[in-house]
Amino acid sequence: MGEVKDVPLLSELLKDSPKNWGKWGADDEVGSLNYLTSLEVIRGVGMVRSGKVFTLQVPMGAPEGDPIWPGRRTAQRVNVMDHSHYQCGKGPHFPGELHYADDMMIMYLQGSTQYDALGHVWYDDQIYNGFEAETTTGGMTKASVLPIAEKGVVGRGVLIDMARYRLKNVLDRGETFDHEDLMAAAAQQGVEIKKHDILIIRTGFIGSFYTMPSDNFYDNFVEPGLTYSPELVSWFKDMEIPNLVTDTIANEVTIDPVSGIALPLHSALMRNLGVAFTEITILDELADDCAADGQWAFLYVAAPLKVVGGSGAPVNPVVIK
Ligand code: UVW
Repeated sequence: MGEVKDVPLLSELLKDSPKNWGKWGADDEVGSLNYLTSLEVIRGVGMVRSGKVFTLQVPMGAPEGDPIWPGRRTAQRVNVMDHSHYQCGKGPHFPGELHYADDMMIMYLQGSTQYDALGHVWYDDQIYNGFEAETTTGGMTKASVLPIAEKGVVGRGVLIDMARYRLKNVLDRGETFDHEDLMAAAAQQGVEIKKHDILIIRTGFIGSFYTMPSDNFYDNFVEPGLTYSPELVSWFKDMEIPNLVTDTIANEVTIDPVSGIALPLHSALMRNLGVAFTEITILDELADDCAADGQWAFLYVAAPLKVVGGSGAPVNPVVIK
């Protein structure tokens, strides 16, 4: 994404934007996930009614490719050992002749459904909680994904189906919405977005990847999503939202149509408020079920992989209704 003239710097756009730095101590690395206390876990568990389970990860390493931020490469799974090795006499011999299959994966840590580390993005040489950007060099030593993975994410999740609210299967490229739209959609769904809820937003965008040739998906790549405003940022702060989960690759509209800045919410929410970002989920089946049974709030459970120094890590979030 090239430099565009007359676009302000993030430091100008966000000069008065609120921060949660220091709120949970100078060493904190999990930010707004601190809102998810044991009481919030119990509140989440209290949402379970039928025992229906939904998994929100997209398939990883599909031969036809996975949805991914342009410029990254899709995950590659490589067979290292399988039946063919034994057929040609190259399989290892174990006492008792146990045979096995092995494989390995080469992937971007943001190359599937994932949690971003809070230090994944920055401006002005500081990441979340004021840690120096230098701490990202050669592997993150501060605000990596590891503390999020060690904590785990459990609470009351609420799904807002923006696509359904706008009577679409998929929001249009570049289509935006804000917190007022989220609340209007919630009211129509008959659910309330409550303080400390894990906020899950469906646009239909990731689902659309599986309905078209990938060249078409990436052509003129502009995602739909939340768009920056000071009021939206204040709403996230006041609602003490711990975690934003969407079925887009970047959790926000690609280019803010007002300022022209790319991905300003990554900085305003993740870097400054410590809101955890979960991206590239698939929400279509869950949304259809919620529309059918009218239950839009549920228990949400997730823990990314414990990648030491990772800027993010794959995850398969689980929703239980
Ligand atoms: C970028 O890093 C550009 O975005 P994401 O957080 O979606 O991986």
